[in-house]
Amino acid sequence: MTKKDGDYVHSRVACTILERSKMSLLNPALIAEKVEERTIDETAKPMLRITLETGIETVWDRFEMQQPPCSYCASGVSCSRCAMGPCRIIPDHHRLRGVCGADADLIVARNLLDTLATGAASHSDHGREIVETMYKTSEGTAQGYTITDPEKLRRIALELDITVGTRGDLEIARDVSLALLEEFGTIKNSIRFSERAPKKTREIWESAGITPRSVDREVVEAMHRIHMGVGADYVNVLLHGLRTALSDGWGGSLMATEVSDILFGTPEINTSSVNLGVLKEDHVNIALHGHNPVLSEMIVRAAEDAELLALATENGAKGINLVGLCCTGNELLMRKGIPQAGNHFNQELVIATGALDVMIVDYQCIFPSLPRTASCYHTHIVSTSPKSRVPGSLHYPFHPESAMETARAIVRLAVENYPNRLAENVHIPGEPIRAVTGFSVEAIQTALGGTFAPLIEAIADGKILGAVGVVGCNNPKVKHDFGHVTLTKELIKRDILVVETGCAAIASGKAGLLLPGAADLAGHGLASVCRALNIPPVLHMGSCVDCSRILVLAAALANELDVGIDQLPLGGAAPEWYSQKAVSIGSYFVASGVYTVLGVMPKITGSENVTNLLTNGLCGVVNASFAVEPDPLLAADLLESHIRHKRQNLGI
Ligand code: BF8
Repeated sequence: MTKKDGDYVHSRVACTILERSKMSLLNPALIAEKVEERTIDETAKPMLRITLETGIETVWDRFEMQQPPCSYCASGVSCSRCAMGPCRIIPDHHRLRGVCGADADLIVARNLLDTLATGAASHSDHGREIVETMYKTSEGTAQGYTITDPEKLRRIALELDITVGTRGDLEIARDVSLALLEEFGTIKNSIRFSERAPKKTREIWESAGITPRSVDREVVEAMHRIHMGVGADYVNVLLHGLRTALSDGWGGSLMATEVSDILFGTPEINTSSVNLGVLKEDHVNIALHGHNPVLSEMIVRAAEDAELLALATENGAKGINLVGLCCTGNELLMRKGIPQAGNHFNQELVIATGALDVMIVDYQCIFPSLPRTASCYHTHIVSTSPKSRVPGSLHYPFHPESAMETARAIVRLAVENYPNRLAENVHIPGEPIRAVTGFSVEAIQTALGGTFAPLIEAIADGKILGAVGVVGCNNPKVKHDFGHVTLTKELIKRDILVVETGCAAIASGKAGLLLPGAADLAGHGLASVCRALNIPPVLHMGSCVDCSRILVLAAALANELDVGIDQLPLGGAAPEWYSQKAVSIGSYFVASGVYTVLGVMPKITGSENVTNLLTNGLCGVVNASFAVEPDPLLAADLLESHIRHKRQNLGI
């Protein structure tokens, strides 16, 4: 490790070549079989083949190396929470309780709350950084940021009882920032944005005792409750999980979404392109990977810098090509139409194109092994967050106060790295697919002619049966993108409108489902609505924090009808989820009244009581529950039958 410019820069780590995979080079048939087993993404396939042929390690290899998993961990009954353990529940060996006396129900519930709180904290900490950036912008100490949507700023100011009048943007932004920062630790005992939920939904929260009080408070209390000797009742522990998730969905995530819109613009419908084919052989390629637009938006501006563009030309490139990955990619795709290279499982494969000069990461969903992959090529991984140091990466600490300067330095690094590319390593697979994105709630309302009435009418007259939010990640337990794409196609075929975020939305983009032409795959009723409005049957609503947009849309529809969200013909699905954040999202969907089907079993099967509570018992608390169904066609059956049941109850 060397010290440079006041910060530590790690030296490059070794490229990881797997002997096992090298051996498979001898067997092209086995490689072809593995590729087909692993992904349905056509541009991922050639890259995957290269990694298998050369032995470059990927997430799928590591997953295979981890098999078989520990069955106690997989069913949630192992506990390493304190130093009296670790413990496991093994009924056949009369190990029915851990050293502290916790039984399987409690151990499973505590582990789940731990997972959920981690996810809620991650979204909310991201949200806080954006609000802090707006505060610094208002104080004039953030470099390069501005208020891009003053109309939304004023709308939110009024919602927070902040005087608007003739005051300037920055003055209002300062008060809005301070009011929102207070939401993280407020003593007011309720999160302001949660008041957007319909009255009937809030009454359900009140009677269940799960009204979210503040973001930090719920997460801290979750940590307290799972300490040995605090929460001993699994139901009570899990109910706090719902409250913590609500503080994310209606608090931290919603603040991230709303303030990102104020700073960078509320997304409007736009067209861009998706898949690994968005890389350009004759351009400097920079991938933006991670989550927070505070970083990526500045890189976009730096990449337009005339001096850096001239340097790129001097170095033999025709320009600077920015591409997105994962959720920061979704933020840029939604607002700026920046092409999206792929989702979670494309992050290693984009390096294997040999054409990536720099990958910039901030935090969340970034494989710690990326510098190892990059070391097999000329690619630099640049880490930027003090919270997320990655050994083997170059670290350029990113702070709002010096944002432009740092962004320019990183873009310069990429431009200077372009001549180091080895032509024989460059394989850019296929052509990008066009995708229509930018469906913020505001953009949907505008597309509908300024009111949600046409959507409600289409649902009431049965052209659209209902809507499902398909969200979440990739997980090696599911063939890459297969769960998302199969479920989404099946839902639209059944006249169910699909709204998507995160890696699910990117999967649909790669499969061509984010185009108005995809209406050809939809049922007759949904297709007619899409054609009339010239929109796709699958609406890309943004990044994972933008699952909060789905809540706001659901609330708007419920408020129009004066019902609770639980009464609407809606569903949620996370066919390939992996992350703690997805646990929080699924839980705030359910807590808000949205039946949610998971494609991957959570680590709860060691407790029949917890499994029953989550898949059934919660109906008696929040009028919604989880289901687990790995087969996407059967998941579509569950969602359709739920939607039909809700329609019947509404008398439509
Ligand atoms: O927040 S969908 S793999 S990238 S966790 Fe991660 Fe999952 Fe993708 Fe975005 Ni969300």
